[in-house]
Amino acid sequence: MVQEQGYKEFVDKTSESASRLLNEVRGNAKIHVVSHLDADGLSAAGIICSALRRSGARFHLRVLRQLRRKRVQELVQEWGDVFVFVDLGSGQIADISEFMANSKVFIFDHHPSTGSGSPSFTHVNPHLYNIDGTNQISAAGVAYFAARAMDPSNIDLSALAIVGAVGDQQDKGEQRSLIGLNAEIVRDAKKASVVEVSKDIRLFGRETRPIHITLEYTTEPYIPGITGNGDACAKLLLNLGIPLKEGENWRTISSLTQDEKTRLVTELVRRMMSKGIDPKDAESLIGTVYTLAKEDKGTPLRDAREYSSLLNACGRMGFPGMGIAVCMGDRYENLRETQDVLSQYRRKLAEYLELIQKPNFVKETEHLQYFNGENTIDDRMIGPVTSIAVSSRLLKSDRPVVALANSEDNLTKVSIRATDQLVKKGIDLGKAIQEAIQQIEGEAEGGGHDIAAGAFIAKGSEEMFLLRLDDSIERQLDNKQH
Ligand SMILES: [Mn+2]
Repeated sequence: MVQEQGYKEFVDKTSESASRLLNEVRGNAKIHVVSHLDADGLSAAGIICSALRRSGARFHLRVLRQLRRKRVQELVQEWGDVFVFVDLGSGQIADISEFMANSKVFIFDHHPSTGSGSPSFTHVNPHLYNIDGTNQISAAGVAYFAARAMDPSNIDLSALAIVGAVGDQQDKGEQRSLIGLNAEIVRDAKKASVVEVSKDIRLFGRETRPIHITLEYTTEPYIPGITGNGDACAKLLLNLGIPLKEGENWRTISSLTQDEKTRLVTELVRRMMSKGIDPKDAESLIGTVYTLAKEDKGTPLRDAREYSSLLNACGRMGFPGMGIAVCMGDRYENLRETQDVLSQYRRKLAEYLELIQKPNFVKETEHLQYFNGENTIDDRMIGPVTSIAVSSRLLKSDRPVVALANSEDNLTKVSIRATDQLVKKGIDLGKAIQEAIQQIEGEAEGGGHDIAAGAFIAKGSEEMFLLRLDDSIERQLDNKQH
């Protein structure tokens, strides 16, 4: 009941934001969209930019790794006075209030916020209505509700909202389904016939790649002995009596018969469990598949997870504009190029995952394990590397993983990940990271969710940061016990 009340208030707020935004469009304001570089950020930007273009707006887009204090200041100096922040902004509400008091500010975000900000802002965030923004709606979803309120014909953009939600790993319901407000978006998507929902093997490339290649490149989940090992993949399929080709053509996972699928999944689950992977994670091979029905078969845009990986790769490899172009309907030049970017991204990811498994690369404190990729690991990829390392048990799962890497402006990027079990024990990484950065010298900004958080800290403060973070985690574990 309480939740439904929250839903109504939230949806009302998205309608209010839509009419305010349309007012700016009618006033012919130049609107500056600022987004985060991951799949959810790019999907959210794609949704807002599509809705703006359809309404005849003048707009401009900027994609950032993080909205740091300095960037907020620069944005006000460099660009006009109407800003739309997507997938960022809520965590930086204090900075935005300080520097943008005279600007028109729209925020469509789902990260925990420290407040609603200046009353003149249009701040749309599920957390402000007691709706869980970690699992129930992504920034793309928030942007979608606003877009739908701008014009009901924007209902087709629900497909992109699903791409954003799976990109942020919000598929936490039964058999990897979307829940909460995301489930309402799925209903819209079905109604508009832009998405079909089914249960199937979830492996990446299910629509596009030869089966053995799909297996070789699988990192989510990571399959011991299979991921990164082409020969073993071909041999496995041979042993299971699954032909790689049909006539001249390579077969894809989506073309397997039910019987072949069962044999393949049984064997993969067996291998994963024999390496100590949680049965629940192993079974995640099968799950809810969201197919974008209007996209051509055999393209990565057919599968919502594959689409989100494509966007994520574009953002993290330095080509966010390419990803946005695809979100906004480009199916020619940009789509082809994004596929090259994705292969490069996946090769790099595989390299990094090898690297962190080298002996002594990962070190430990009392409550943490950590590694510093310095200049060897691209700081934009440290988040995904850490997420995969944790979810596929490449590292120990008894304590959070802290990953560091050199970033721009003489800063170190920090990414921390925990598991559901650690969160249940009382760990809240977002809070811990905020405590830690308050206690170190020099520039430091960060925050995030209980299970995943990040920060930028001044170079040279890494050791102190790790000490403080370790203290915070210790306090969280103690508090829970007493
Ligand atoms: Mn997000």
